[in-house]
Amino acid sequence: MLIDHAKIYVTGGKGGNGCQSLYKDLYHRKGIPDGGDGGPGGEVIIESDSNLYTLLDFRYNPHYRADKGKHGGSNKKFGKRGKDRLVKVPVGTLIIDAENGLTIRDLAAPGERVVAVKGGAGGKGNAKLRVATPGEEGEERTLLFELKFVADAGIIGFPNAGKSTLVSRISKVHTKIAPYPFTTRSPKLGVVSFYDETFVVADMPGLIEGAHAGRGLGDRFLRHIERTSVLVHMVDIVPLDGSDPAENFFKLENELKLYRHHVYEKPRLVAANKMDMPGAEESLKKFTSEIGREVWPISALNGEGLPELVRAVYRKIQDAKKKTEEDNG
Ligand SMILES: Nc1nc2c(ncn2[C@@H]2O[C@H](COP(=O)(O)OP(=O)(O)OP(=O)(O)O)[C@@H](O)[C@H]2O)c(=O)[nH]1
Ligand SMILES: [Mg+2]
Repeated sequence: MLIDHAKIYVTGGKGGNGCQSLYKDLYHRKGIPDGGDGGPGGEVIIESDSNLYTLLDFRYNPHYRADKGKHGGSNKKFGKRGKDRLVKVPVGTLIIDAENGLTIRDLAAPGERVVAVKGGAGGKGNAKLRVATPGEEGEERTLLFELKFVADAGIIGFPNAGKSTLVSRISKVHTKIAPYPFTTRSPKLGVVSFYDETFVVADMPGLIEGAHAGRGLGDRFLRHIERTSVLVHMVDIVPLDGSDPAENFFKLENELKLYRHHVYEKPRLVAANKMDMPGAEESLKKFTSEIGREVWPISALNGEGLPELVRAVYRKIQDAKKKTEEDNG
């Protein structure tokens, strides 16, 4: 199973300086020390959020720093505490100390929080000590975030394409198969054996035009494919409604693009299903030339082409794994 990684650097806010101040008036000409303490720096807090699905953003923004505490003022005025910095991560993210490799916390449920670093203490004002002291630096830490993918491969396609039939054929999972759209309401995972290896496929609910904007089962389902490493785009090569397979293919690809660019960029295979149906061969030829990429012809029903597809999916997953490892250094 693939794992998403990110390395991030967190720094607590610096404490505010203590104030050096003397109050003088007619009666106190030497002055009375009245400098207040500086405020402590803010903390960096990590929180799990059920609206997030990848660690991708952390690749581009790896530095997080909490605000400084305010300096103390004269008349024993305390500096304000620095504001905390909240870093949101997907539910299921492991927070690891990069220095010793120990897990600090597994943010398994939504809304869980962990303080990653504390802010520096505020300095003392000269109302307390003879000489005011500066604020301390905030804590610094390097963290690793780890997030397991929900599946290695996600099977996507229009409703009724035969996704559930495929998944129940190549794995031991049996999800409901029916000749009407939206039979599958949520992703179902199945384990596929390939020689001595296994990988996990996710049977996804059918996708329709406008899904990126919430139509059908919409973006609720699209989110799940963010956490799969490769996609199998499955088309019905002889759709009952007489629609054009190539047109359907481009419509769905466009939904992925409209949804999020990194989903669209995911490596994928194209499978043409229902090759056992009359007219499938001609339709496949037309489809392949129109989309201009390699197509795996299969029949999820009678098993034709499935060993070849499974092998190709396995290879794609291996390639994706290598690439993630390279990306993570
Ligand atoms: N002839 C033929 N029918 C198939 C094949 N694969 C699936 N079907 C039929 O197509 C219909 C839909 O199959 P499902 O596997 O439920 O399709 P799905 O893509 O999971 O559908 P949703 O979950 O609604 O998106 C069922 O009646 C299947 O029996 C195939 O290879 N050949
Ligand atoms: Mg289904």
